[in-house]
Formats: sequence, structure tokens, C-alpha cells
Amino acid sequence: MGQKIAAALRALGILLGIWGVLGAIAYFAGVIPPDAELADDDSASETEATPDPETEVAEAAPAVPATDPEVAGATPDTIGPVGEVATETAGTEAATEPEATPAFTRHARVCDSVEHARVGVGSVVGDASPERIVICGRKAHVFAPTASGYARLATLTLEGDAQVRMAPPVVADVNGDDLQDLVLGWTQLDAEGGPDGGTLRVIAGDPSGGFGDTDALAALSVVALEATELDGRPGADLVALHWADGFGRRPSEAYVFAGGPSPRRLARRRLRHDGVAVAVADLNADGHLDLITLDAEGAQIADGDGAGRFPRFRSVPLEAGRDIVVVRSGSTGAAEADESRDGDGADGDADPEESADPEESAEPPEAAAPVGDTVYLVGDSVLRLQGEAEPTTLAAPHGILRALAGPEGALVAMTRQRVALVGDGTDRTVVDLPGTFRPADIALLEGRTLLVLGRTAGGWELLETELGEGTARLAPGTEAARPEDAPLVLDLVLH
Ligand SMILES: [Ca+2]
Ligand SMILES: [Ca+2]
Ligand SMILES: [Ca+2]
Repeated sequence: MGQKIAAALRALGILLGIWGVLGAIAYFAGVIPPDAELADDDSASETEATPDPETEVAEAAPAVPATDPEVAGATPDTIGPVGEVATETAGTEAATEPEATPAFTRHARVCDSVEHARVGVGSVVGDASPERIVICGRKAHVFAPTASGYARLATLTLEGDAQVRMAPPVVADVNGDDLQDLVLGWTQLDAEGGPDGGTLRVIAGDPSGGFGDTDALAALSVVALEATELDGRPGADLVALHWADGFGRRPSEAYVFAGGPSPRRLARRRLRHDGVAVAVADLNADGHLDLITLDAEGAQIADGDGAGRFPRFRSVPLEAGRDIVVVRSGSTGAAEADESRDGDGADGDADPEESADPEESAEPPEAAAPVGDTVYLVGDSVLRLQGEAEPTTLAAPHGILRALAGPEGALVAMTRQRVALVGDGTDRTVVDLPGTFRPADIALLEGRTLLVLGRTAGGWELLETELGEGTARLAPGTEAARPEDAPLVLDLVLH
């Protein structure tokens, strides 16, 4: 009890500190008037033609050879006040590169070398404006955007030292108290790279703006995770993909947990080997969400009964799959569109006044329109599933590794070289990735802010850009900035 009170007090203090510092940063950077909210910081960077402070900061480090990523990373403490740097370098940028090319609004080295990392979005700390959540190995970092980059608000560290894989982080109100919670799933790896246990964690949001309880929900080797409303009761329900075995001896499993004050297991579904992705969608338009999974043999669909159970499975022809994207039929915009990784976190609105409904993911199944949702299975080909009709193959770039529901029904699809907006007869590159950048994950915020997480020689970098008309690419020699630490960073250990 005393521990909990102490934690709450600590969280409150940290929150106040974070708000103060972010406000000060934005104020000195001249990005917002002193009485505006931090959220305005985002909207300020919407126009792509506007010279961008982050790019300028990065390009203004000519003394650092592009070939040595360690040097840039070795000087995080020497970065001056954000506003000063941005102002000072703006002139340089205008002089040397007058043409307004779409650029990254932010480019940061978010962690050093670990095997695996994933990115997600959602408002989990502080005010209603959304954070960027990056899981680097056993550490989950929560970053807030600043005028020139990111400020690290919190780090949650999973105790132990084994190598891990993880599902992309999910943000949803699991315990049903109207505050968004952070859901993290890790798989511990053995020496051969196979699963050796793991954990599914729900880190509760706290009224103070920090974190409350950090419950371990289940000891699963989680590789994919989704939060949605399945049982019609308060609290977002969770679907977790458990990777049981790295040698094809034991099948993967899908677990369904009912949200609420004490989350409990609703269903457990045996799959085939090496499951990689899981999602829910009402494919047959019966008002109940169905379960879609991807594994080493292809895709399977299990019809839902509306109570969180999935009695009947059927297979869908697909050689192998990497990702599932769900586009809700009732959706009019990308913010409504859900998919297996970050859709549930995309609730934060740039204007806190308007983000009155944090429960976007808790849409009851009855609300589904009579037209079924559309599901894209992304692998070596892209299959579109609509209701009971035969799957159709979408003309799409080869080698899509990850995909999300994008604006106006398009897919945001990531390959090794680029990120493209893909739809019927559409294939437009929105991010052209440098050859030294190995992309691992993407996330989309409010249907327009695209995050690309990838590995470079020096560590993991996060690229952020607004979806617009052009193609964002890094200028040669551009160095990633290091996130600043907020003065009162919340460091938690998950035991
Ligand atoms: Ca909650
Ligand atoms: Ca529920
Ligand atoms: Ca259904």
C-alpha cells in the first residue's frame, strides 16, 4: 500500500516536471505560444514545405563524419538548448538547400544495438497527446515529440538478461477505468533463437499521468498482440499470439483475455507452427469479430461467437504471411481503421479539447455495419479478403515486411527499401529508405504521421514524417539526433 502511494506521488511529480520542461522547450523554440498545449507541436510540422527544425539540426553537424555513427551518439550531453540549435541552424539550411523537399520531421537514434525492436503509438503518459513507444530489447521507452526531436519520458525495463523478441506495443484501456494502459509482450529467446518463455504485461495508466500497477497477465512467448473489444464488457480485450516452439514441434497458440479490473483468460486456440501475426475483424458481417492468424503455413480464420470465443477455423490460401491489416467497413478515416499493431493506440488527438473519447478501441461488436471488414494478408503477395468471396490478389510491391491501414483505404506497406501507399492501381513511395537502414517496423499516428523504425550500424533509429504529396528521404550525411532525457524520467523495472 505504502509502495503504491509512493509510486503515485512519484508519478505525479514526474508528470508535473515533464509538462513543465516540454512547455519550456516548445516555448524557447518558438514553436508554440506559452499558453498552448504541447500537442500543437505536432500540427506545426504538418506542412511539408516548411523548413524542418529536426532535419536542420541533423544536417548542421558537418564535423561528424557520416561513416562513424558512434561519434554522433557519443555527445548526447553536449546538445544545447533545443530552441537555440533550431534557430541557429535554420539559416544554414535555407542557404545550402533552398528547395523544399519533403523531409523527416524527426530522425533520432532511439537505442543502441539490440537484436529486436518494435514501435507503437498512443497516449500513455502525461496529457492526451500521443507518445511514441519503442521497445528495444528488454527496454520499452516512451518518447514525447519536442520541437527538434524527442524527449524520453519513461523507460520500463523487463528484468533479466536473455535476448528477447517482442510484439509491437499496444495502447488500450484494458482495465476499463477510462485511462489508457500500455500492453507489452516479450518472448525470451534461447541460445538457438527459439522461444524460451516470455511475458504479457499490462502497465496501467494512472490518474496522475504516470503508471500504476504493472501486472504480469500471463507467461506467454508473445510475438503478436492486439487489443480490441470482443466480449462487450468494459475493458479492451487482448489477443496474444504465443510462439510455443522454434523447431516446429509444438504449434503456436492464440490466447484471448477479457479486459476489466481483473483480466482473465477467455479462450485459447491452437494454431499451426511459427505463428507471426494475429488480428480480429468481422469478415462475414455477422456482427461478431473473427480471428485471423498467420503462421508458417499461411492464414487461418476462425469465426467469432461474439463472446470472445472462436469455435470454427478455416484456412485461406497463402504460401506464407508476414502481416495482417484490417480495414473496418464502418470506417470513414484511417484513425478508425484498426490493424494488428498500433491502431488501438491511435486515439490521441492533436487537440486535447477534441480527444474526448479515449475508448475508441472499445467499439462494441454490435456497431459493425452489415458489410464485412476488409482484411489484407501481407506476404510475398498481398491478398484481400472480403466476406465470403474468394481472396483477390492486390497489385503491390514485392517483399512487404509490414503493413498498416493507411488513409482512404490504402495500405501503408514497408519493404526493405521504402514505404509505399498501396491500393487499387496505386503505388506511391512515401519514404525512400537509405541502403544503410534496415527497416523493422512502422506505426501510423492519426492516419498521417508515419514512424519508421530500423537498424543502422550504430543502433536503432526512428524516422518520422507526415504523409503528404512527396517522398521523404534522408539527406546524405544526415545524423540522427539523440533524444533528450526529460528531467524526471520515470524508470520502472518489471519484475
Ligand atoms: Ca486503464
Ligand atoms: Ca471487453
Ligand atoms: Ca464475424
